[in-house]
Amino acid sequence: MILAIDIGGTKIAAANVINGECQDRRQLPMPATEAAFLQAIQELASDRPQPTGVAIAVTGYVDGCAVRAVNPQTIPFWDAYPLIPRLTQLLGCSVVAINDAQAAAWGEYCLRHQQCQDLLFITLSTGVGGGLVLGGSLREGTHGLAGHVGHAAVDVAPIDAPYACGCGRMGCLEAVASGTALARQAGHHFGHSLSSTELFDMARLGDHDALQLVQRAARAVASAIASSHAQLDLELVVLGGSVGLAPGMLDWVQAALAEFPQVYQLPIERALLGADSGLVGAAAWLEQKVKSE
Ligand code: ADP
Ligand code: BMX
Ligand code: ZN
Repeated sequence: MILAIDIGGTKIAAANVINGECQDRRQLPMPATEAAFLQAIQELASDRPQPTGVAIAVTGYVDGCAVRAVNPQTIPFWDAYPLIPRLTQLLGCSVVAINDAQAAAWGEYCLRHQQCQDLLFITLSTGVGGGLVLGGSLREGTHGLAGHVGHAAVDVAPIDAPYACGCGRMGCLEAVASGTALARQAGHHFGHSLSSTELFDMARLGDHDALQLVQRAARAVASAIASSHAQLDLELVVLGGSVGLAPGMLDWVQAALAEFPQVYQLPIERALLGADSGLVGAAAWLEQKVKSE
């Protein structure tokens, strides 16, 4: 049994993963301080059978023993945070970590490896993450940064432009299409605070302006998909994260991509593992790592 933990900008999930299935899945909000974070991990990991290993899927890129933020606004104490030594000490067990979207890409790939070798997973969540499987191999990159499609520039500006992404660039997909960006733009447009969930509810109920906002985000996602496809010649894109899984989003992204020239067309599917792609993927990645050692 592998204990898998998925640490995102909004929530931490943990589960015992056995043969690709999550058991005893628990979830807590991601706290803003290190002390509260370690307490949350302790709580999520307690009262479980002794795992053979701990696999962490984490927001940010994993460079050696530390996790680094591309967007330091995601979590206050996260940039160059020594995640692996801290959790090894806390859990008393060997710990490995990988970027959350890379883990999810691997989880979704493992379910499709007979049909597909080149896949891009995109999570639309607190931020926008990405993971690449090319030629059947998960690409982590030299610094753990591979696949960060949320920080690719797109030709759709946020409605409150000019707005710099938390990574410091102008024009990033994450600044238009993440849950954080949708809530920010909704607040700007409607003049009061609105969550991404509320915005989607309004869009589905037929509110014209809410629909325009989420469709604008979907166009930005399609633009990033077309650029990735032009560079990598992909077979499939898989969409996940709470915003990516929100009813309507996949259809809007598919419809936006259908407006592009033929050369940019490729299938986009919903994550088969839903909110568990990162957990199952991190566990599968650890199992593969152990086998190849
Ligand atoms: P994390 O980023 O921690 O992995 P999620 O994938 O749940 O977590 O993404 C969190 C973001 O998704 C938040 O911005 C939240 O407001 C938004 N969100 C959560 N549920 C929904 C929903 N049903 N519809 C639209 N947005 C949602
Ligand atoms: C950000 C970046 C990515 C991550 C993505 C989605 C940080 C801390 N995170 O672009 O590494 O994959 O968000 O992560 O720079 P989530 O927080 O939305 O789950
Ligand atoms: Zn950025």
